Amino acid sequence: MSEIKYNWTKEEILKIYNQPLMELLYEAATVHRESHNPNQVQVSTLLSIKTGGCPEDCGYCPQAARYHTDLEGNDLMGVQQVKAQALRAKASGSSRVCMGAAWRNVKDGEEFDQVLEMVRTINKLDMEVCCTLGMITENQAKRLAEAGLYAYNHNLDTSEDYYKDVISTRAYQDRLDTIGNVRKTNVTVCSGGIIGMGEKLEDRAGMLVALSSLSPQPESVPINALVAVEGTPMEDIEPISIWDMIRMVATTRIVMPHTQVRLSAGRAEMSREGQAMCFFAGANSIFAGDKLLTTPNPDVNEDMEMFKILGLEPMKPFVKKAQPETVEAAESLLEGIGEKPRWTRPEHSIERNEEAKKKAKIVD
Ligand code: SAM
Ligand code: DTB
Ligand code: SF4
Repeated sequence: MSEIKYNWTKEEILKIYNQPLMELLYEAATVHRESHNPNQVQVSTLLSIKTGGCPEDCGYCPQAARYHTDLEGNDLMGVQQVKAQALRAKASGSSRVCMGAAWRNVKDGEEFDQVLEMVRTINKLDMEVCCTLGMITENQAKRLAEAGLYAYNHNLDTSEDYYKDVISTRAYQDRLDTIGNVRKTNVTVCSGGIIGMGEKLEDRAGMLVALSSLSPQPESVPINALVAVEGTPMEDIEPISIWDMIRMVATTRIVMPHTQVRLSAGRAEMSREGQAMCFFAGANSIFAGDKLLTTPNPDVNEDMEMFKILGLEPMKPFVKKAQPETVEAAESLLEGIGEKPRWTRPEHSIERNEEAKKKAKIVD
């Protein structure tokens, strides 16, 4: 059984990443089999419960209000609508629903109460519930845990160095603080990043250093390939090659042996053969459903056909960790404390993001 190592260096990770592909695949597949069933893949369905109009300037994101992306925004969805979508996801083989909101951070109040009710409702359908709502405080993490949340997604996105070229409206440390707040509860941590944003290999390794040094390491790590959306500052970035994705997945598997590695955004552009190599290299989770949050994803039926060809089966819920109990709103001892979080606003501004803002004729 591979020991978990928390002090990987960038150099060690780059050596793994850059070794001859057959060696890398063999090593990753070996590590994978020690802790996971190689024929089982966890399937999550994304649900954008609040789309667009986000005040942040994440350079990759079609949901940032400041870029001109032709995106139709929506207010927060209703609980019954979410329940109906979750039932559909369950019927199509998903074990987890991941609800995303285009928020900088969670604010206590009616909308958060509504999200807590969504969490309770989905947990009662015996599905794993994940949320990705931006930054959260310790009290908010506790309230989500009490409602029955299984996982919280908050990505580091890239290395600390490159981060400053991608986002200026919040700092790397804010992300680590949110992950730390989740860790104070029994909610599992889902944190990963994006490749193909113009970063160097050192940045990919740097992100893996940061993720693997978290103790415990995140229970799941999504690896996204940039979906370059027109109107964002990254619209013209050339797509990465499948070999980069395979190497990144394999390296993630080796440095975080117990983690579920999720093949995330970018799958719509990958061939079945490419995805099969990612599964061989240790990916054991995907996002299913024809939409990610706002961009296309492969059709569920096509994914199930791929699973059949590869002899893969969707993992049942709560295999890795028991189902959390749900405390009803009326019985909760916790309440919103309207805490004013001390999230930072870094001073740097990013030229590329500013230009996209000007192009969208947005002035603040
Ligand atoms: N607003 C919340 C936040 O930023 O934490 C939650 C939603 S946000 C869209 C979740 C993650 O989706 C981001 O951290 C990023 O890793 C990923 N993402 C967003 N746009 C993407 C894109 N165009 N390509 C690949 N991944 C993307
Ligand atoms: C993650 O790492 N990837 C998902 C999920 N966590 C929330 C989101 C991908 C979004 C891709 C762009 C979009 O569809 O808007
Ligand atoms: Fe907003 Fe999240 Fe998109 Fe950043 S990634 S702009 S915080 S929705």
